[in-house]
Amino acid sequence: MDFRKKPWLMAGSAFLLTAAIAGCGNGGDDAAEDNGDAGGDGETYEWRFVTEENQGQVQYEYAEEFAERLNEKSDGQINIDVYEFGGLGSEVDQVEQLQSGVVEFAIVSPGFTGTMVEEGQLFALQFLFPDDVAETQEVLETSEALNTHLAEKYEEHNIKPLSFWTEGAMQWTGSTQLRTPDDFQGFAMRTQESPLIMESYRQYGADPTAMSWSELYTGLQQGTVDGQENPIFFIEDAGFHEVQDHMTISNHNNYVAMTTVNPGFYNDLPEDIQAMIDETVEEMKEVGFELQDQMNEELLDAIIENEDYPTDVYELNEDEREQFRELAEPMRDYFRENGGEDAAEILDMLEEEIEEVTGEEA
Ligand code: 6CS
Repeated sequence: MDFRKKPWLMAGSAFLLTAAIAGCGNGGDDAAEDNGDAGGDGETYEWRFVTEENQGQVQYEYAEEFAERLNEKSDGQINIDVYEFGGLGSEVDQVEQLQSGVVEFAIVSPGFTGTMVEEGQLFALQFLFPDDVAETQEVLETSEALNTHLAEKYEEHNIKPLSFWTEGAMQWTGSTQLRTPDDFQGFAMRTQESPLIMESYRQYGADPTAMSWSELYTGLQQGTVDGQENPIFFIEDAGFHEVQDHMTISNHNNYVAMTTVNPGFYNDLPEDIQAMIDETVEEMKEVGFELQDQMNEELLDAIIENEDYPTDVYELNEDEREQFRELAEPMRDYFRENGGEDAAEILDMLEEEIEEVTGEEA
């Protein structure tokens, strides 16, 4: 990757480093003073943290910062190796590695666990979360439906979500312009594995295909698929705009990621080490938000200004969004009926929580 093109890796690292130093005054020093060392018995910890993204992309930068903070807090006793996407297999392989304890930490997109934790498919419901990304982040941080009830569903499958956070609003790219539901008729849409994501696009008239993002650039280039959805930073950094002629600012959903840990591993840790992890997860909420915010904003300009790979960027107006919203709305009942035994209860509660944050009907 070209670091000259990615200023937040310079400016951002200064921000992150300052914040890391400020943050470590609490957990790190006190824990060391109380116990003589982190963990209380001089033990050192070597852990693995796998992400679904590469260096310079939000998940990877998040995980690196997470690792650095824990290393500082523990006075060097906690060392975490962060893995880029691909080295340990597909997104689904990575989830299995977390479940079996081959890796201790993982960032998981719920879209890749849809056939296993059915209730987690609620993140596929378009036009559910607030349009405002900061409000979505507030919902993700405060929601009992997500942080208690949905988290329990993941724990039943040996995945402990420590945090739900946004990587930004999602947009569509296409080989043709996507402006109305008519434009989706017969459109070969790449999606993640979740049956609900695929059903949502069938509702628009599209023909969805599940695919790992490792195959997506070639898939778009060769026309195996016509388009895809992702936050802007990811579209630019993965180069999808190079092999697509159109991008639609649709803001039809938010990309939600989960910071997860293997529950058996976490539960066996000494309490002071668990507290350091929890504190770091808490700090990372703001850091993750800033990372995605800056990257999404700056890389939109990069796509617009790119003369080598010109992209027609079109922003849906409210009437156009309304047509998609109307088609997406019935998917909520579809989810209530097909999204697992607790789907209806979790979604009802989440809708109320969203209304509390936005002051509007969800
Ligand atoms: O589209 C995907 O599958 C990928 N998108 C993002 C923003 N992160 C990782 C994920 O696998």
